[in-house]
Amino acid sequence: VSPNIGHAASLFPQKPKNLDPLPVSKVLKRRKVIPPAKVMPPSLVATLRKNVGKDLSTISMPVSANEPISLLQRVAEQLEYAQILDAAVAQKIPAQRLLHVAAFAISQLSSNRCKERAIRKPFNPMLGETFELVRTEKEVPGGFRLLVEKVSHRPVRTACQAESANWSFGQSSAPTQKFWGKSAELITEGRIRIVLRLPDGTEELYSWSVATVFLRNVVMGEKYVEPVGTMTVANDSTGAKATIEFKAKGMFGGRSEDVQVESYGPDGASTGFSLVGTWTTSLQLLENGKPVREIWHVGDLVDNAPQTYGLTTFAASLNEITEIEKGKLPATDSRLRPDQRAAERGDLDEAEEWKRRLEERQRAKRKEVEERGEVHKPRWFVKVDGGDEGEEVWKLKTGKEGYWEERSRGAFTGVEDIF
Ligand code: PIF
Repeated sequence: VSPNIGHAASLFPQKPKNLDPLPVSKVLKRRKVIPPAKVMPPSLVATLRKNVGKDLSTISMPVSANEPISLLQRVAEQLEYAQILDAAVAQKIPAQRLLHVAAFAISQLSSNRCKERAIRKPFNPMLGETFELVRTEKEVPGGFRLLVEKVSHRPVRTACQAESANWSFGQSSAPTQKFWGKSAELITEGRIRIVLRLPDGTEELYSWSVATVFLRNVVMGEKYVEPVGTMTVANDSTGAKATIEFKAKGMFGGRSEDVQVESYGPDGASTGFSLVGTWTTSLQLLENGKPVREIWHVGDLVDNAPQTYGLTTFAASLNEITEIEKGKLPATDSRLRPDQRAAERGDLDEAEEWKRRLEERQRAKRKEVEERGEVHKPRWFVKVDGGDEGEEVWKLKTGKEGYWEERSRGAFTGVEDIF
């Protein structure tokens, strides 16, 4: 069996030597709330009109355009349903493992289900900004740890690696937008790669490209986002595949939520197993068209979601400094970013002033680096050869200078002062 060309094993995250700081024996109580938004975001059309022909990512937007979450935390939100990966590892039937991975891929889009999420954007992280997340075994079987770093400013690119005893997750992603009159296309460049570590000691590699989502009604009417087209989850170890189709509604049908997933073995023949459901609520596993069981169900939104940016309770917990992070974070962690903090409290003027200052410092630093003829070197990730397709892939550094290694020694080195 030939694995997919271009999805070489070397592009997948490596198995870590240990999972420090896991296991965490404490029972954590995370917050599930966030202060309500104080102002409405500026109109996107007005912003577009004012900046005709410009690349929006190069203009500074007011803080009121942001939700109090950074793009790094948005990347971390993709792991809200990491337990599906743990469930995947426990499946004996290969097609069922594949469909669990497909369900995980779909669950990643569900944070977009609340329409309020479509009217703001995340904070654009500073270059070198990081975000760590440690989920304990009380929260997810076995727990997991995750690190994201902004590795490039123009174009914006983040590198992420997460791992548990059962699996690893890697993605180097770059978001871009295209405007098409009434809608905008939000494209996420950067394949997701998963390694499952099976009970028999073997590893299975899976990868897919994140579906494109459309923001509808940019000009007028209720804004919402919906994934479109298809997404193919590949088992790169065997050549098996799951095809995920986001069903379009008719001309006046409103948001489409239905998903249909088919699975094919290494020989390309249908396995008889499939998934049906929606990307907003739940997914059922079917065998020969008959329901077997539910394998994903969506979690909660913050109470009063329309007033609180449409956030999930998972997202609302991400800015909190819990016992796990207290005294452990590097100075670059998003939780310590002053403008985002002020915005979360509702102190918009203070947030605006901080944002302006941070951006100016960042410009000054960039100029210095350029004048020295250097380029920014990310602290925790290294670029690997992207293979035939020339993909830009970053992997977490390992060894003494690795993030988790330095974190457990209690001393981060080479961390820049960016806030
Ligand atoms: C600033 O970011 P903003 C600008 O990049 C500015 O150019 C830069 O100055 P410099 C500042 O340092 C930045 O802080 C603009 C841009 C940022 C993102 C990426 O926060 C995430 O002021 C976008 O914002 C994800 O925003 C969108 O890019 C997913 O934050 C929904 O690109 C945009 C706006 C995109 C709006 C899309 C709306 C939905 C279609 O001088 O250093 O360059």
